[in-house]
Amino acid sequence: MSIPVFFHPAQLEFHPKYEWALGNRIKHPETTKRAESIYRALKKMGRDYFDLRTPEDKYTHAIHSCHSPRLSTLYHTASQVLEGENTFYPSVFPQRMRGDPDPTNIKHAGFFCFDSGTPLNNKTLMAANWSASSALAATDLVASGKSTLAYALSRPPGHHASVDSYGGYCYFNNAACAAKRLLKKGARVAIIDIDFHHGNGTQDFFYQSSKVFTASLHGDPTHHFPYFCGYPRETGKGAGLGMNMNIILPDGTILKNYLKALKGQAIPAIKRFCPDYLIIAAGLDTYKLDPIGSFALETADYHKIGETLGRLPYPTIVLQEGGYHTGDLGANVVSLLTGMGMAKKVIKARA
Ligand code: OKP
Ligand code: ZN
Repeated sequence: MSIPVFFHPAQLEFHPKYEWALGNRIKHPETTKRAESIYRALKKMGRDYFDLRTPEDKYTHAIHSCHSPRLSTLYHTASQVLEGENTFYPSVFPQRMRGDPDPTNIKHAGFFCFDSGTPLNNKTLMAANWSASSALAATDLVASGKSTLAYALSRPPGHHASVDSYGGYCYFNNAACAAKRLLKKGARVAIIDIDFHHGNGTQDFFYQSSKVFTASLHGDPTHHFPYFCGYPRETGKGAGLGMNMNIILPDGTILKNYLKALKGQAIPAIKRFCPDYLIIAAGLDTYKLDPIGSFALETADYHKIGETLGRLPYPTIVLQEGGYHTGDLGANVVSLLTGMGMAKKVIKARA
């Protein structure tokens, strides 16, 4: 046995060039090197560990209908009107004068976009489609019962995108698409987001749902993206009250304290919820050398986190989110996934 991995090479055709960070134009951190680093590291481990596959071309409808239809229309517009290397950054974000957006007009992108780091070009839609397709292929495989664990190298990431909005390098919410696919089968789903940033999009999607429990461990939004949410007081609403958990950890967090929050808060809540499936939104920007995140986890720590989550008795889908130290990202993903795979006995215990 080995861990099934889903990835499509077209995910590499999208090249965001820069982002605006507090007024400065910086090189975009969400590069294709990230995916290449992961893919290379998984491949190097060999067939006993990872079974590299490509998703089928059949998920577009499911992905687009997971969101409001005008979101995919907007990305389609971008693929039609933007030529070559041209990239669109909205210049108007009509927060309090929300009129009637026309998603066939690229100038209206600011209605849907919530930050200055998430550009559109003519390859965005294709790459985001394949990223979410990888997530859905992993989900289908786990739902079929053929594997208790699968991983999607979902790049671009997804956890900041919501039903009708995009941002934080995310266009479609891969975890939400995966969860909705399982909900259709009548399942209860838990999503744990271990990216350094709060998974605001995923939280939004299921904020009022009693069928999806969401938990996110992240850096303090007072000082870190996405700034406006991710606080412990956000616990869900209506039927979803008590079904969302936000855990803030301080800058410099090391494994001991990370595991304390995981084992002391997030995991007990997941167990109480009793899900049929677990989705892990796996960002590795919690790494000590990450250029964006401010935690201090080390490569070997991910193995422990993987074991801890892998010991939970639920069929599990792991989706890639952030992680921007391209040099060590592949090794960190291998560390996490082998920890999980060994705990689930999908791969042999020996790294
Ligand atoms: C996406 B994911 C850094 C600016 C940060 C947005 C961060 C998006 C993170 N200079 N801009 O990894 O959660
Ligand atoms: Zn992140």
